[in-house]
Amino acid sequence: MAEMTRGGLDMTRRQMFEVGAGLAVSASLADVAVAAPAPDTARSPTNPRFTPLYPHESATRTTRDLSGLWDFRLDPDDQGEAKRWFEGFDQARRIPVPCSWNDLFDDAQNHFGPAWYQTEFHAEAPSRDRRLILRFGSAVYRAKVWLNGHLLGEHLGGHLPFAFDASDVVRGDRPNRLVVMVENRLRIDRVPAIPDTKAFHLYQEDLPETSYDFFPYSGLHRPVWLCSVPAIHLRDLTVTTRRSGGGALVDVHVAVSGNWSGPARLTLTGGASPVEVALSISNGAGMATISVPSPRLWGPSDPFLYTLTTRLGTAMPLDEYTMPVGLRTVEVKGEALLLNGAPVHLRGFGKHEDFALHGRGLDLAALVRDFELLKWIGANSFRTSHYPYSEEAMMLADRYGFLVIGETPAVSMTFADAPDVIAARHKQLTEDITDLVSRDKNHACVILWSIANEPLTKPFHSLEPSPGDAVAKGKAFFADMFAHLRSLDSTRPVSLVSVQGGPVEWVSQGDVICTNSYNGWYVGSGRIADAGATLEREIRKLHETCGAKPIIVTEFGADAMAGIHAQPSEMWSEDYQSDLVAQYLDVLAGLPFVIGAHPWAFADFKTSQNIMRVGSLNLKGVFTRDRRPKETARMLHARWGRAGFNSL
Ligand code: GCB
Repeated sequence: MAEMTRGGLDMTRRQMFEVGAGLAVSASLADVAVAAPAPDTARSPTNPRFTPLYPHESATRTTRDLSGLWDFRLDPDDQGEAKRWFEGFDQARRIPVPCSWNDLFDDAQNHFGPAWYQTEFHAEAPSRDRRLILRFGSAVYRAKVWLNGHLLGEHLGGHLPFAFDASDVVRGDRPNRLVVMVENRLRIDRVPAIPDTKAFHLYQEDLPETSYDFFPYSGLHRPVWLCSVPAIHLRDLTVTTRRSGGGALVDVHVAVSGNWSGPARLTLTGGASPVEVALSISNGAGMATISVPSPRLWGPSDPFLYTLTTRLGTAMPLDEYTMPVGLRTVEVKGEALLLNGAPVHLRGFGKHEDFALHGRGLDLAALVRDFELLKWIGANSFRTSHYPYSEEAMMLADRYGFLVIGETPAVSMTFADAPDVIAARHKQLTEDITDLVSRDKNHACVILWSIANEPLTKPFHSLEPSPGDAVAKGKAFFADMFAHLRSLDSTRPVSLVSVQGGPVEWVSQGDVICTNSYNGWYVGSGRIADAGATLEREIRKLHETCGAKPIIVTEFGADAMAGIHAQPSEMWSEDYQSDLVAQYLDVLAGLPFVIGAHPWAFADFKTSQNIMRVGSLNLKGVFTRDRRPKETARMLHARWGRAGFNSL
């Protein structure tokens, strides 16, 4: 492994995580207050599991998007609940929903405590045969929701939807007041967590202090919907596809509210003629298989989507739900990843949901432009680094035919912390995995799950050595997470994204081995000539230790300041970034067990302030933050334009 020199010590990037670096640290750093708060017990008894189905409208369902300008008030002294702001609050300013609050108001940039949102809406008068559901696409990180002063429930964890049944509280005669408290305290027991600066001295300070390399944007990041569904309604659908000879079989599991029993129908359209199958629901559950004799299979070169309609009841449906379905299989066989039985190679990027002013708030224009640029550059894949992306992104990825690695929010999780802290993260990540799989299980685009990105034995940038039992603790933790995910979805491979290949006890639990590698940047800085040889040595070693499994190099690259050029190429120039990425691709293309390469990152993105990030930006994007191509983007466009389906 290449060496890097820091403060007179030679060390690899991995060793930077694992050993004390011996650099001077100011005494005051040890005193930086870390939130070591009372346990994060946000789940209230009123919070049922969310309704996973995306709120598509149908003949029996309506969905009202409550997006718009809402009232907003920061609550730095955490007085809102005591002062009963949930009944309505004054001194508000206006904020767009969805959006992050951080880049809109100067005093909100580094506000990670509670903030309050409120809006009003009119609704139909409640009736016994319909339910009104309030559904939130995502709130980062904890949300508490009141309607007309009544607590509907709470939710912990960002990036995933949650919903509350508001039927008993909604009124039809007057406007309804919806109040939401959102707080994003940066805590050691959350997912993702911050480093424990009481136990560890950090030789790099960040503002805000995070353990990960992106800005912890906060707020109501995705739309809020008011959904009206029949009292007896489709609660969930699980669609999996198999191949049988030249045909395809579509297995559909149906879950219905209220333990309902009765007849139902499935209709698949889009093929030569519609296929209809009857099934019976018993105590809220039913299952049927649709047979498609000459299927048009989904894949990057032909992302064809059929339409599946499910109807409850006979002639006049009690409930009806329509969703797009791609017919495809994915499996790991030996060292190959097979899509529809044929080996596939992933060309693409790690990305972020990040754009000027919106922060991490859903930005449909940025989403469409990103996917157009992915197509232009010749990518067929991306990873939802480092958290689940919006449902709209997943639906669009199905349509564009991208092969998506779906990642949880577990980035930079460390195993040097107290047992109760690790237990809290265990609980949260278990719930996140449950909700992520139930949200995204029906997307053809998701071909691999990533349980975590770069878990560490101890905080990055810390001086003290790792505790001796950290690797064993992480091994047990991830064994639980792999087992949990595999119990929820047996149709997709599962992985964990390691940093520079380690610890092998963690990453080797995956069906696909994913690793991030920064030779020529953090390791062997500027030594571009050595980067390829070092990479080849490391990846071959990883292959030997993890056994005959496919490998994806999920991150590599260099920061490049747009407009800076150098001959010969030097760090921070566009030329250096392009040369380094090309060198990685040349080496990886020669390794038959490497089935994917994702340069980091698609576009520049916002980070905390620190000495590594000019303008609080990570500049490893091959596009700038406003999506202008750097030299690397042109190089990849030319290279990937020539690449076949089965090459890097
Ligand atoms: C990594 C992380 C990613 C960072 C990147 C970098 O390994 O996974 O979140 O942004 O390195 O640029 O340092």
